[in-house]
Amino acid sequence: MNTTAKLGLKTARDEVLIMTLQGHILEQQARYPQASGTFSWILSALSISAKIIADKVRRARLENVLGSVGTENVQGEMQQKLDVLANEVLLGTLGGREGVAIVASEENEEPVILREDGEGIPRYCVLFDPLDGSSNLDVCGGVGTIFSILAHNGRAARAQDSLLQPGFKQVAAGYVLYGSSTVFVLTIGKGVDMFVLDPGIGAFMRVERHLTIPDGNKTYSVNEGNRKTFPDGFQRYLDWAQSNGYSSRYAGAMVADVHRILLKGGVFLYPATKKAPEGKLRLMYEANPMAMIIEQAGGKAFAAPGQRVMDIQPTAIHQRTPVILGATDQVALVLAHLEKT
Ligand code: P6P
Repeated sequence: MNTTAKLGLKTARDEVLIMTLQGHILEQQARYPQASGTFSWILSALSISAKIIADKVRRARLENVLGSVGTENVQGEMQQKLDVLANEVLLGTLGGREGVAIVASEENEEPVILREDGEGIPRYCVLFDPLDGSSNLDVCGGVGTIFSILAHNGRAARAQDSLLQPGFKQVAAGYVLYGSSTVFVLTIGKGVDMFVLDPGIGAFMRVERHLTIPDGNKTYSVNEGNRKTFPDGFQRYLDWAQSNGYSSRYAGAMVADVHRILLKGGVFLYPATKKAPEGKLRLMYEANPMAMIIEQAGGKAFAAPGQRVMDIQPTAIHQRTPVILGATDQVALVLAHLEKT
């Protein structure tokens, strides 16, 4: 079977089509004749970063880079060696891109200001969690990179204030899942597209376009170890779900759980808990990018009833938020139980 048939890629005219992530980026850029290419260069930096990180993740035990470095990050979480490596890879690739004004990382307390505005070059802010769920590494569980891209506001009083934009201002968002295969999921605001790394040729191959989350999947994803400290409405929802034939799936890495929901449906929950009264997940580089992906795929993403994640006006780079996201039908069922008095 030849490559194109194997990939099973079809155009609307039922032609077989091979499209790489790089080709997809250029194809999207071609829709904007006035585009300078700086945005495309940022996406290509994320693509090469994903390939480098994937290689390091898959060789981690062989090269003895598993385990922690013995220091904590700004979140107070033990840094894994690969957290630091992945962060350095992203800083190194994005730092060389003319269009990047500022980068902000879960691993860095302060944003890195690379370039001031000017010379008419459109510039962007890139925020990322370099290796989400890295505690899964030692046990070969799914881990991922999450990224969010905002247009740089050169008129902000302080450069870093340009980062404090609500999620609906994102110009692109996505993630890389280092799982049984390496998957790159991307939205630039016109639907969600999915790419899989072909290690044989070192390219991300487009395998899905305009993904939509299926309704009807009776699956919830939550760390039930925290259940006793969830707000009452979540207790009511879990009691209802467990009495109505729901399954539970939880990977302990947001990228892995959200990717399952993107493809199969269901709902992901990280409520406020006694240990994390504001929620655990970070708004700017976990909740917002995942919310953009989920909404672009026809789903919903809320922090609480009536509080859409992407409407939250951030006040701090590393602020946290509760998260309820997934298929529209399943999110609605959770919200209905939260709103009951
Ligand atoms: P818990 C990983 O540390 C992470 O930030 C997300 O990827 C994941 O969804 C969540 O925290 C897991 O947290 O408390 O269930 O281990």
